[in-house]
Amino acid sequence: CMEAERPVDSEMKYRLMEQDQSPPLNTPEPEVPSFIASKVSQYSCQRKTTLNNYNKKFTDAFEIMAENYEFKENEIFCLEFLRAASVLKFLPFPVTRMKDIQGLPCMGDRVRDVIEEIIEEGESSRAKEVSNDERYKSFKQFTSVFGVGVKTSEKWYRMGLRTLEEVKADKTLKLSKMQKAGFLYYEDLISCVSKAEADAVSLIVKNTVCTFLPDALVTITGGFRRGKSTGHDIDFLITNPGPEEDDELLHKGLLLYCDIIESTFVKEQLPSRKVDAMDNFQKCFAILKLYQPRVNSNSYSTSKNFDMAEVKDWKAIRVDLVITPFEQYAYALLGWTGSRQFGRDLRRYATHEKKMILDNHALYDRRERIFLKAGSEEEIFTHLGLDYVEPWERNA
Ligand code: DCT
Ligand code: MG
Repeated sequence: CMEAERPVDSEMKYRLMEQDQSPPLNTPEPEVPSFIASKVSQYSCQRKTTLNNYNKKFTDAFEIMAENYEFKENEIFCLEFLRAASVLKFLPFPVTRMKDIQGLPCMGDRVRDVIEEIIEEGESSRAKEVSNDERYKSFKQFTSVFGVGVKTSEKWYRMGLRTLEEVKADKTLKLSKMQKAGFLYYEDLISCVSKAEADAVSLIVKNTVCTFLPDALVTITGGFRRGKSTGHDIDFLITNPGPEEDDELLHKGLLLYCDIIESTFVKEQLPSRKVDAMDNFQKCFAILKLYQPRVNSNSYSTSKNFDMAEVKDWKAIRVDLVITPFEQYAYALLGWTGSRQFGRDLRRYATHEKKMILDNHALYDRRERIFLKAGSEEEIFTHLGLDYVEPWERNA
C-alpha cells in the first residue's frame, strides 16, 4: 500500500516557506509593498495564498456576508465577497488605508464599503447586523448539522422553526438517515478535527484499504493537504477501488454512518460546465469512530467518577472517501485538495482564458476537441499554461 504523500513532508515545507518569507531582523519594513497591485490576477489559481492571512479582520467579515448571501441563494453577491476575501488572504501585508487596495481586482463598491468601515470603526456594522440577524442565526445553526443544507434550512425556517432545540422537539419532521446521524453525533462533529486526529484516522483508513488493495494509493486531500492544522472533516482520495473496504470498517464497528454514492461517471462525457458541480466519483460520506485514550487530569477524579458513568472513549469524525480510477487521479487530487475558491477559479480560468473545460475527472480542450491526459497535478497546470501552485499555496 503506497502512501501517496506524507503529510509531515508538506508541513515541513510549509514551515520552511514561512521562515523564508519572514523579513530579516533589523531591516525596516518597506513603505511601499513590494508588488504591483494592478498585476494581481483576478484568478486565485494565479496567486499563491498561504495560511498566513494578514487581513483576517476583513476576510472574516466578508465570509459572514458571503454566507448570508449563500443562505439567500444569491450566488453573485456571495461570490463577490468570497473573491474579495481570497484577494485579501493573498496580500503580504495588512490593509490599513484605502490606498492599500487601490488597483486590486475584485474590490467592488459593496466590498470597499465594508473595508472602509473596518478601517475607520474597527468593525463592519453590516457584518455585525448579519451575525445578529434571526434568519442568518437559524440557518447557521441548521446547516451546522451533517446532512442539512440551505434547502432544508429554508423549509424549517418557513415552518417557523428557529433553533436546533425546536427542530429536535418537532416530532412531525421527517429526518433523513444522514441528518439523524448528524444530530446523534452533533457535539463531536462541530468540534474541529485536529491534525493528530487526522493522522490517527489516516492510519486506520490506510490499513483497512491496504488489507484489500495492497497497491492502492491513499492520499489525504482537502484542508489538511493544504497545511491546515484543523478541519471540519478529513478528505481521502483512493485509487484502484474495491467496494469491500467500507464493509471492513463496518465489521470492526468503526463506521458510525456511511452513505455510499455510486459512481455516476459516463465515459466520453464532457467535463461539467457548472462551476460548483459535484463530481461523479464513487464516494462515501462517513462518520468514523475514533477511539482516543481518555485524558485523566488526576487520579482522584478518576477513582471518584469511574463507576458513576460510562466514560465515552471515542470521538465521531467526519470522513469523506473518494474513489477514483487511476487515469483520473491527478484531476481528482487537484479538485479535492481545494480550496473551494481555488477550484472555482481554476475552472473559471480554464473556461474563460483557455477555452477548456475542467472538472474533477478531466480537462477537455474545446478547440482541439480532445481530453488532455495528466499523471500529476503539475501536468494539469502545464496544460492550462499556469505556473505550478503548491498545495499549501492554494489556501485562497
Ligand atoms: N470538493 C469538490 N467537490 C465536492 C466537495 C468538495 O471538489 N463535491 C473539493 C473542494 C474542497 C475540497 O474538495 C475539500 O472539501 P471540504 O472538506 O469541504 O473543504 P476543506 O478545504 O477540506 O475544509 P475543512 O478543513 O473545513 O474540511
Ligand atoms: Mg475537508
